Amino acid sequence: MSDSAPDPRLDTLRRQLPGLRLTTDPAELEHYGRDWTRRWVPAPLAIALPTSVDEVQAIVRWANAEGVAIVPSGGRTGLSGGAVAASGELVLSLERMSKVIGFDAVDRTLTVQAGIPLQAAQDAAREHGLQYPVDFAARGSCSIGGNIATNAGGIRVLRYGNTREWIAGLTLVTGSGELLELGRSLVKNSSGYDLRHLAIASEGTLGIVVEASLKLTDPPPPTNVMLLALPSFEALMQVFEAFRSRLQLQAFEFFTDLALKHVLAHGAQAPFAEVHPFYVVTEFASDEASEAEALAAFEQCMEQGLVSDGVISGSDAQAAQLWRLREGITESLARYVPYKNDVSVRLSAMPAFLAEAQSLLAKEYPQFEVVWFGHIGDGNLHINILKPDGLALEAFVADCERVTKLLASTLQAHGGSISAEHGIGLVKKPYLGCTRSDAEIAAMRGIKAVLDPNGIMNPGKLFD
Ligand code: 2HG
Ligand code: ZN
Repeated sequence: MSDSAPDPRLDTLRRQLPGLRLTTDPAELEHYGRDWTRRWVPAPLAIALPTSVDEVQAIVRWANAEGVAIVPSGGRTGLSGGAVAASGELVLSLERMSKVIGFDAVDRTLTVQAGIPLQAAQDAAREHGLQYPVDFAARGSCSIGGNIATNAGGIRVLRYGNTREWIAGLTLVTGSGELLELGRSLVKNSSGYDLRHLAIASEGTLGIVVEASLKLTDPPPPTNVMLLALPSFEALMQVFEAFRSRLQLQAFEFFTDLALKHVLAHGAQAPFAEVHPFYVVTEFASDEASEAEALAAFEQCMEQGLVSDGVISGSDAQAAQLWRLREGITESLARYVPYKNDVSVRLSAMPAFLAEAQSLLAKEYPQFEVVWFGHIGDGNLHINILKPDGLALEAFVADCERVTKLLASTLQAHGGSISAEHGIGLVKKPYLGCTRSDAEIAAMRGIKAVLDPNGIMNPGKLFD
């Protein structure tokens, strides 16, 4: 659209909001039209970068009048295509709405504009002697609004839960342009449907989260990080149980030798002289009692042959080095345009699911590198299939989708989810029915019809 005739709909918007930054610059269309899934060619109509809630409301009203679809946009670090604009949508970026609005020491809340990066919110909490505990590798680039839209999880869900647990209140501009203040930071509020929780994980399909009040908590204790080497997949859940029963764990993450190989090729330091098939990164308080329990758990696992080696961080720098082995995986794989799976099952179902999924993927993907890692302590696995250099993206994705269908029915049989924390977006849409019943999906459609009657909010994402 940028190099063709000016769009009269955009002229109307410009007239209505003369102060709005609205761009059709080709480089910006490309930049704002995609997320970290590199599968779709960005083709937005334009990019709007409002600076106030009033502007957001006015844009939504204009979009309803003109029949223009809106893609809400945060840091676009998503991995499910939820923030992709490939069909002439207006991208509404919250990038210029990224301030801290207020802090309340009594309520222990930090109120922010939704475009604030996660790390900036974490830093602001720390400045007040408190913690916003949701955390993951994309912290510097992702935004709180995006975290809310996907109910982001990350590396400390085991200890603190998902984003949902930390949203005291939020302000939503609905698809019809209404402003809803949801939750109001009340600890107790039993006054009907909690619409705040409908907005969380709605992937921008109901409206645009413009502000949020984040719950804060006590800062974490000083911690130790331990890296364990394991001989087998089957050992993982037993090692988890051995550590969890003795310690309050802050994190329990795993990855395979293949994941480690890629992170090392990307510049990280090898943790052990030998190569082991599986690794776990776990974190716990560094007080004497916890350290003693961790060593006891380690020795017990060694005796039982569940663990073959281990190292504990002696300093913050070493802890960061160990974390890098886990947190650097996504970046180290990016050049292979991986097909990503983000699946979950109940912990009790994990051993049986793991065995089945492993043999399924070994059988169906003999020709591809399959990299397993993730938040095993939450029952959440990331399985990345790497595209061989010579293979066309389309053929690769088609093959992966064939296998994902099989994986989705395995998940269904074990009562699991096709998206644990990345969202459904465009990528997982064909498999939604394996995780949610027809009646549930019909209820979701009904809710969308009320809050977004003209269907302008992120159409085509989550469901059609
Ligand atoms: C992580 O846990 C992220 O590192 C990304 O959720 C997972 O790249 C992935 O598949
Ligand atoms: Zn993850």
